Amino acid sequence: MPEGKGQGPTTRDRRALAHQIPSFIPVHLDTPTHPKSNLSSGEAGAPGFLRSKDSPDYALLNQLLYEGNAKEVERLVREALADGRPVDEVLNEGLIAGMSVVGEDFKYNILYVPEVLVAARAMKTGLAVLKPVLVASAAENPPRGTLVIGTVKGDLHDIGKNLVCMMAEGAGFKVIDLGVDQTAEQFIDAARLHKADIVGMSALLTTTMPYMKVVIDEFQKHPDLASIKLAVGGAPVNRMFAEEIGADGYGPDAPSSVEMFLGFVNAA
Ligand code: B12
Repeated sequence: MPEGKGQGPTTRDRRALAHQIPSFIPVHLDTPTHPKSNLSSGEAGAPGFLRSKDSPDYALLNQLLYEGNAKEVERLVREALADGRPVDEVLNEGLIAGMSVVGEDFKYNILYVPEVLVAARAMKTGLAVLKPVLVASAAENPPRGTLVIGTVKGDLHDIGKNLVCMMAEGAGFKVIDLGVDQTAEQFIDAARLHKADIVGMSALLTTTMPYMKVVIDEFQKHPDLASIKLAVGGAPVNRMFAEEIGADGYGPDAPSSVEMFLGFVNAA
């Protein structure tokens, strides 16, 4: 990538700005900017770059996530929560927005797997800070139902699925997270063992999406599993695909997925 194209601020730029603008908080002066970053946060005057103390610097958080700086991501997420920022704001503007830039740059070969892996680790570190807040209300209520969830066979992506787990737990569901690379048999065994009300499947690859239909077809062969609602999600999945493969529901993001789950158990 040509030098300077679409890059964030250099450390030097930030130092210069810190001297010029008194309200600028230089929390990141020692953070090297990722050489490839396509984030626009560095444009002087762009929203998000120059922030007052009342407003977290989400552009910086995006940048740090992009760079895979887990330690700083963790610190800024903690700071934002300590400053009283709403957890969904920190999640969406701070973490998910950063990861979506990683996704775009991955798509166009600006980033490669090792860098995405490091960014994913930073994302997970940030999510771990949010988790206690996201699941806080769970202990106060009786379980609303049991969700068995996993990423389907051949697929190792789990960030989105983990987020759905956290929010479902926060909404009062007992969540059994099977992890990644799960076969139809594993979903079925876990559904029986844990008496699932809902089984959720996640897929992030167009090559693993079709396996969701395999799982659904397998469930449909067993009358004792007929009452279980089968939900699907993941970036390449959409409502039309969900309907085509016979899923009971599709969730584009964690909050709407949890609403869907609540709809399932309330209707039962
Ligand atoms: C991080 C990442 C990785 C990390 C995964 C780390 C991890 N632990 O998850 C690593 C580096 C390991 C990786 C590997 C690969 N990846 Co990848 N990866 C991504 C990336 C950048 C972000 C995914 C992510 O975490 N998004 C953030 C979360 C919050 O969003 P989400 O997953 O969509 O989840 C939300 C919703 O979808 C929904 N949801 C999710 N699951 C579920 C489940 C249910 C039941 C419900 C209701 C809702 C729901 O709610 C979630 C929360 O809001 C995406 C880009 C993208 N745009 O998605 C590429 C992407 C998915 N990867 C891609 C590719 C190609 C690969 C590799 C094949 C690369 C390679 N050459 O090896 C491998 C495949 C490995 C494998 N076998 O799985 C492609 C897929 C293209 C395609 N057409 O299939 C993408 C789209 C990048 C791209 N644009 O090219 N990847």
